[in-house]
Amino acid sequence: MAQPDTPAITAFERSPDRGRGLARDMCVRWALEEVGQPYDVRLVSFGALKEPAHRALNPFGQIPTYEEGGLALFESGAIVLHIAGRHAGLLPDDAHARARAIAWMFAALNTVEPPIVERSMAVLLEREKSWYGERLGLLDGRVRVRLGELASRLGGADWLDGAFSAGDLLMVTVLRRLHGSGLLEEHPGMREYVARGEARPAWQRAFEEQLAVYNSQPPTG
Ligand code: GTB
Repeated sequence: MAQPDTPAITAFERSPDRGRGLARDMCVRWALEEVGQPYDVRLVSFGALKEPAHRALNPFGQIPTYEEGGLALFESGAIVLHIAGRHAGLLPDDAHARARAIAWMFAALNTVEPPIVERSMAVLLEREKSWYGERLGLLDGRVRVRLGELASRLGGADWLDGAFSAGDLLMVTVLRRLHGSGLLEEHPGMREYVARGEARPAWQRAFEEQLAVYNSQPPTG
């Protein structure tokens, strides 16, 4: 039974990622697991996403959303920042270190993710086009630039700036979309960085929870 102070998030009733933890409720689940905050999950169908009731929570008709007390939030980055601001463990106390961790959150979503998403969309939607090979080469090149830059900055460190932070949480989330592309393997340091994130008990709990939702759905025809 839902507790009054327990935050509630939304996730796909039937995720197109086939249980791989790529939909954006994953980073919200992970953040909540890292800080030890229990949460409820409301599963939403594709149809219900576009209904007024859901658009009141997210004007773009998307998951994830986050409700807690009188607060309703959308945008996974804003939700993770809110969670990180309310609980210890995801942002450093020192003001400068905290600002840098937040910069890494923006870097993940604003600088590293766009070429990765563009590549994913091309793989999904343009595979049959005559220009696909050339375009994929171009998009791979853009992703490689960012991976090289991140690998240089990370060097031999475990995390981007000292202790694990919400910046790493979002960066690992974004980089996971490259699984299967072969690009992470070109930078062993980045592959190991992602593996370190995925090895965290909080990530594993979040992954299992969203996988359980996928496995509980009957297969589509
Ligand atoms: N900027 C927003 C945020 O970060 O919260 C973007 C939210 C978003 O893209 N939500 C997607 C959604 O609700 C799901 S996560 N889409 C439904 C719609 O727009 O109608 C994106 C996503 C979807 C599927 C996969 N996959 O299958 O691998 C990966 C990521």
